[in-house]
Parts: sequence; C-alpha cells; structure tokens
Amino acid sequence: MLSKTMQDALNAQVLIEGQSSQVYLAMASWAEIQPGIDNITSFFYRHSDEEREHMLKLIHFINERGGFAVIPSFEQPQLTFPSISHAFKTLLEHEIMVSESINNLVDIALKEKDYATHNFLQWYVAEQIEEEALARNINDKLELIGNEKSGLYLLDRDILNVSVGGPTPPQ
Ligand code: OFO
Repeated sequence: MLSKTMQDALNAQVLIEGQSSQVYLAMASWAEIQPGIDNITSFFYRHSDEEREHMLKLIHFINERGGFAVIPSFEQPQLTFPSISHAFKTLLEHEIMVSESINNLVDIALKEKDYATHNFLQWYVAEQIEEEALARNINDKLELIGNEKSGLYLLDRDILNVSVGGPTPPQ
C-alpha cells in the first residue's frame, strides 16, 4: 500500500511524464512542417509516445498498489523553435529536469521505506541515463554541424537508427 506522501509524489510524476509527452508532441508537429527532416520529425513523435508510456506505467503502478492515479491537465507547451538545434537543446534541458524529479522520487521512496516503489523506480533511473546520453549526443552533433545543411541531412538520415525506447518496460 502506498503512503499518502508516496502517492502524491508519484502523481506529480504522472503530470511530468504526460507534460513531457506534450512537449515532444509540439516539437514533432513543428518539425513536421520544416522541409526535409522527416526522420527527426518521427524521432520527436516516437519520443512523445515513449513519454506517454512512462506516464501510463506510473498510472498502473499507483492503482495496482492501492492508490489512485489522478489524471492531470497539461499546460500548452512551446509550439515553435528558432531552429532544430534549439528544439534539441530544449529536449536535453527537459530530460535533465525529469532526471532530477526521478531522483527526488527515489529519495522519497527510501525515506518512506517503500522498497517496492524504490525497485519500480529503478527502471526510470536507467531510462533517464539513456535518454540524457542520447540527447547530449544529438546536441554534440548539432554543435559540430553548425549551420551546414549537409550535416543536418546526415543527422536526419542517422537519427532513423536511434532508439528512444531505452530498456524494456516492466509489465
Ligand atoms: Fe524522458 O522522461 Fe520519461 O522518464
């Protein structure tokens, strides 16, 4: 059974994961109307789907452990970006914020002596390591590319093989 403190903290994370999905969905929609970056566009759509999965996993976990998952409303995310680099920089900053929030949840689980939740959260810890590394990697590439269109062409081609999924979610 979840404590009230743990339940509230997990529900706050439901909001963050759902909001992340909205943030990346907005990036996807913006990218879709930019010429020639179809694979970058798919990357953002996939990322948005992944974040929704993260949210759903939390919802199921809260409800299965005797709590009640509260479905939140979301803020309208940033809709347009000055460049693709800006969008990916925003993505990295967002993931860093999510990692901090997951670490804080782990901290609460330990304080509450809730080892089941602590164990459940390890998947998110591993996921954040992967997502941050991936976002940093893309940002590094974009820095190298600068304003070169040919570099962007190659990034769009290579991003096809990039997985935003991370480890397989526990059932
Ligand atoms: Fe990338 O945020 Fe979910 O966990």
